[in-house]
Amino acid sequence: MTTTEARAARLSPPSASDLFRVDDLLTDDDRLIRDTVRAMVRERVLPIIGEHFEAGTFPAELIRETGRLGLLGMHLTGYGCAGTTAVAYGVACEELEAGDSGLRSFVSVQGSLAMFPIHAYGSEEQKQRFLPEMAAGTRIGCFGLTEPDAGSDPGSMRTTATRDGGGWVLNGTKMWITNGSVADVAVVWARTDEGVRGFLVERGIPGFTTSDIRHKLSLRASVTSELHFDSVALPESAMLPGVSGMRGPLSCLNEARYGIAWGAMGAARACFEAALEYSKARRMLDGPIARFQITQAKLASMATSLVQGRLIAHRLGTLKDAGALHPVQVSLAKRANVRAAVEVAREARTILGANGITLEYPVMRHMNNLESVLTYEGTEEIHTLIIGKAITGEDAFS
Ligand code: TGC
Ligand code: FAD
Repeated sequence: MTTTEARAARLSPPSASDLFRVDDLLTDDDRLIRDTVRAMVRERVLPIIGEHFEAGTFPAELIRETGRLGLLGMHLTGYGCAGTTAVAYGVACEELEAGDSGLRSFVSVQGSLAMFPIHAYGSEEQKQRFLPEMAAGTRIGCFGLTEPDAGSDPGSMRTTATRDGGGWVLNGTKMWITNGSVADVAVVWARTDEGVRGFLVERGIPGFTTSDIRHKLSLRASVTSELHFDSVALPESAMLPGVSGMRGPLSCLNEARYGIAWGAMGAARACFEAALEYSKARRMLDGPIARFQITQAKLASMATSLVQGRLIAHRLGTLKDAGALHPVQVSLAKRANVRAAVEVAREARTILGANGITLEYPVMRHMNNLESVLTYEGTEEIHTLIIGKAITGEDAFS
């Protein structure tokens, strides 16, 4: 045995949910953010999230808390934003989604889908007006792209903005909008004579109404709404001046999909840890069910998925921090990690037996949430086609 091998043999075993010591790739700052968000989730989220999921409500008291911790728009710079690395933002998403996908969704939508377009494409006045309060959590945003008949193909949207004197008139409906009815400002994408443009539509403006989507079996601890625009008169200053065309909304999706690639691993980890703990405690035939080979095979597969997914997420983050991220890499990571998380959650559920179907344990809550995560921000099929196009050069969307 060489000296190096002997030293390796004496090393303490890696933790079950990080068998490849992926956390060793994190910087001290990343670890501080990880530990801070993890503690917040343990103390403030886990004790209440099951009740909120059951009631179909979002824990609004966490909004200011996420703002206080600097998690809203945290990877943006200036205007009250924390200006962290992309990896640090990913680490926060992982910890938030270990609590609940609804909480990570809130933070994704606020930072990546509402603040990002204002930061990237807004006028200086729009940035000053909205971003500091959004970073603090005192103003909430939402992102209106999807419509009843335009989901996977947002380019076929029907919402229009037509020029009227010095301003615009907005008409149409947006559907499945996270934070829709609680938002102070909606970033709304609409067809115009100049191509698709983004508009900042503030709550209370005449003609703008919202209605919540009820009876969801997934993402229950999250507000999902329809937005209705009936001849809403907007000033010229409501339009985002810095972008036109589908590149505008689609570039925002890169940001949110990035966070999901990390977040899904948080949900997967929570399911794995719940299943592992349960397998050691649950006794059958005079011993823990952890001693059965089939249980161990399930746990080994889950632990492997966590390693693979977290390595993908970390590499994605280092590419983003290096300014070298391509959208196809985001698609690959979102698709791979959400699919892996869905499978981990489902496998974990089986280890918990009948207890697995209750809210006493987090697994089925995560499992149901992940069905939304698989669909939003580009369905699994759409990401398959994005990857397919990148590697073959053939467009198979239609
Ligand atoms: P097409 O409509 O032809 O647009 C082409 C223009 O857009 C550019 N583009 C991108 N730019 C930046 N990043 C990307 N990922 C981009 N993808 C496309 C493209 O270069 C072109 O620009 P230009 O300047 O040449 O005009 O689109 P396409 O044929 O390229 O793409 C089709 C498709 C299907 C991939 C796209 O429509 C798509 O991604 N569909 C999925 C829709 C989706 O993901 N919706 C998500 C809505 S938001 C949401 O779900 C929030 S959930 C939040 C939560 O709660 O966490
Ligand atoms: P469809 O596009 O109708 O797809 C149905 C099925 O057909 C899917 O399996 C899909 O993959 C498949 N399909 C569609 N087109 C193709 C194709 N070309 N080739 C092969 N298969 C295809 N949107 C927002 O704008 N803002 C939000 O904040 C937001 N939040 C959401 C929150 C939740 C909880 C959910 C569930 C959705 C949210 N969405 C939001 C909407 C989400 O982005 C869309 O649901 C998603 O893009 C899919 O659109 P769709 O539901 O209309 O499905």
